[in-house]
Amino acid sequence: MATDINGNEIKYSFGLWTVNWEAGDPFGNQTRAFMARDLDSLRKLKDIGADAFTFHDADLFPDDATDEERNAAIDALKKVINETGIVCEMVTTNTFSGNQFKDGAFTSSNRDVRRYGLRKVLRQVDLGAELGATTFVMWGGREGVEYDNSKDLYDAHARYAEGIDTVASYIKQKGYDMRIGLEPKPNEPRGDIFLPSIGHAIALINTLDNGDIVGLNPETGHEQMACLNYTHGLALAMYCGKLAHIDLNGQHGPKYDQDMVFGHGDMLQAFFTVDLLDNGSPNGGIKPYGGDNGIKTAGYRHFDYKPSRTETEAGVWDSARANIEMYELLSKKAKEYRNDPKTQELFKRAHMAELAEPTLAPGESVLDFVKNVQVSDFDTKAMADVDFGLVELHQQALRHLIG
Ligand code: GCO
Ligand code: MN
Ligand code: MN
Repeated sequence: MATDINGNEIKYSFGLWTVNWEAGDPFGNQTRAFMARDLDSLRKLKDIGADAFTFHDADLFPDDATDEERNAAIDALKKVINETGIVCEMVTTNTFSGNQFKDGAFTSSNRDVRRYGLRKVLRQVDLGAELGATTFVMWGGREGVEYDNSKDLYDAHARYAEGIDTVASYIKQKGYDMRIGLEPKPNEPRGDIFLPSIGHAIALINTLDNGDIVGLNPETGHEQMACLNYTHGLALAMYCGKLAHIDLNGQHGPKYDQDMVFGHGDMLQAFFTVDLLDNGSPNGGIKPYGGDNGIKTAGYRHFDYKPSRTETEAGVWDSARANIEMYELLSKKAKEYRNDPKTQELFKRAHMAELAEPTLAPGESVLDFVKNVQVSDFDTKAMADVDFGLVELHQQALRHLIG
């Protein structure tokens, strides 16, 4: 059982759509069609060590389900929740599979599609609240274009912001204990998706009236598809008080969304991701994930991966277990790395603590600074000779990771 630096037990969560994925791709048929909408998967997730799960409306019932069919599916889900004690920590809406969403949901130029999309999302917000979910994720997979002249790009962003703000305002008006997590992705299925990165999403959130309950749900592979550093993105989101939830998985650089097991892609970056989530930043500015970093979060280590299409049902559970095992291995090694006195020495050599000190002195105004301190006062030769020992510090991390 892994714990974070404060001794809090680390809890795992999986999307129901991950293990139940039927494993069809654009080039081949579904190799595991028998797994669709199987609620027994929740019992198995609990058995392999998951504490919680997440789901889209369409993971439970089809979009065209009658009220009776929908209610029966919800009752069946509640039965498994009651029997197993598995927690529903997050819900989300499928606004990407139905053909009505071919040109977007919140950003469709067709107003009926937008109103349908909004209504579908709000119905899922209600269901999530009923089941006790404290996070509502919005991944706008179809919110984008293939061609830059397809939409009025100003209005597309305005309608996206309106849609998110409306959902946030509804959550507040209903008094739900729930935060929104926007999930950025650069492309796939659209040629270009709006809000392609963590930074883009934070910028839009800052324009909202109800942005205080809107944060991020960054996914490892999505940032890496855009050649971005996932760990840095998490740090920025935590710094801005905006990390609501996470989607962990594995990716080998800028390709299609590979959705591999966490740590089966860029393992080195996964190590530093776990180090940040479990141990926070070395000077304590960023608290371990689940602690107080601004927006409220339940802190689940949530996996959004796909068991490879090559796998039979046995392989589905091998891969689900592998996510938890990879996290636990990396967590253990990150803790050893942090606790090693040699690491602390190397942090000193790297001037780590000095970065926590404000650059201006207490009470020093920028005008005083300019008046009293001249560029010529500095010994640039001495500064150029400062030793940081960063290669040795990195080698120290690798000794713990693979030593
Ligand atoms: C993807 C996304 C999705 C979302 C999910 C939750 O690339 O397909 O990662 O899996 O996370 O729809 O909103
Ligand atoms: Mn994804
Ligand atoms: Mn995801």
